[in-house]
Amino acid sequence: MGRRIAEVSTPARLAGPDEGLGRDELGLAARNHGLPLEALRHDLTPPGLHYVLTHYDIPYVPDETAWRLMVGGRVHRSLSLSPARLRGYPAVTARVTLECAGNGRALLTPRPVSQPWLVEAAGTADWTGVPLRVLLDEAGVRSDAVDVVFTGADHGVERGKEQDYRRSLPLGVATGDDPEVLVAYAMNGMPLPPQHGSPLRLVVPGWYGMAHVKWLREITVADTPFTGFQQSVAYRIRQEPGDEGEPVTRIAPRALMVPPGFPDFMSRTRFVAPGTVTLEGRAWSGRAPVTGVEVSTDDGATWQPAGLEPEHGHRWAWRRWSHTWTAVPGEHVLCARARDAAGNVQPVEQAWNRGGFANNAVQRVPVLCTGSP
Ligand SMILES: Nc1nc2c(c(=O)[nH]1)N[C@H]1C(S)=C(S)[C@@H](COP(=O)(O)O)O[C@H]1N2
Ligand SMILES: [Mo]
Repeated sequence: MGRRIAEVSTPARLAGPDEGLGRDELGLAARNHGLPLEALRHDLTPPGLHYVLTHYDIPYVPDETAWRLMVGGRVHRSLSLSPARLRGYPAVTARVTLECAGNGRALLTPRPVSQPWLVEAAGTADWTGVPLRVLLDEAGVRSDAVDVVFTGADHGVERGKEQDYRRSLPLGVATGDDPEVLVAYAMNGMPLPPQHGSPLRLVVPGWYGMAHVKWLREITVADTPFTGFQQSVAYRIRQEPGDEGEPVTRIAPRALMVPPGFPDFMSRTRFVAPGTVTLEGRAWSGRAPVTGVEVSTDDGATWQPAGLEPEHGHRWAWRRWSHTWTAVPGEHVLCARARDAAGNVQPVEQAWNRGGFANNAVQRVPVLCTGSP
């Protein structure tokens, strides 16, 4: 409180040849954005600060009363459900931390060409809707069903092929109760905003973002495994282009830190004053509950256990952690890493894959401690 940095001097800096000049005719940078890391202080990510990722344009839905969610395929009774009708079912709300499977991609070498996230593709919201299994029960899934396919209303081209955004879940996941998959119509108690899938989206707690199909218009029960682009080509962990690869599914553990101190707008240096600094952040895993967070203030050479908030009853939401650090003048690299009950722990060195998916290398936060206490 009231502490000041005695002297701040950072070199003037000119943009490099590839900085700030990128052409963006598709508007990707305007549409997709990350979580400002200071927003990790909130249990629930404030409106507008939750990350957004959409492959194509955000659909325009001027009149949601005309929207129908079709449930069909290998079912006994096809359903056609309006958002109003869905709001008539008993509502379930789940607090869920969502993370893009490509989070951390921009830190990989060589860098896979796709949305260049550093670590900021995450956010936590309360999602309200109807359990998917309630709708599938009502439709009556036929005995030969194996997969459930979800189609969004958005549309674009990927690798030269025009397509809708479409993903599937194995029947057991779609009808399971751990996690309970939701067809959601509200985010934080409000109707879904356009960028988060208005009027309806899928929420698959614990799974990476690509599974949570937005602008959901069709649910198709299938008797063969779905092999569409977003399932069999994209979102697979592979080393070589021709590999079949492993599908991307549940979220690997990650801890993120609120960068302490304050930034220099031009040089991007972050300053902290000497003395006591509270390091804090959030940790989550979609694979098993988080069991511990450790902090390093020497770029991963040594680690100390951080305090972790007790379980709060929201199994699929991040938990707060904190740690007290005594900063001394000099340069420091701060890190945090999470582990979960299944024994998964964040690596310091990330194993590379072509898409840069499901990577959860520890975050590094360089700070410069300067001035006197
Ligand atoms: N229809 C549709 N759903 C989609 C996407 C999309 O492009 N189209 N992107 C997916 C991806 S890759 C992510 S990470 C999440 C992001 O959800 P959010 O924007 O609500 O944070 O939405 C998923 N659902
Ligand atoms: Mo994503």
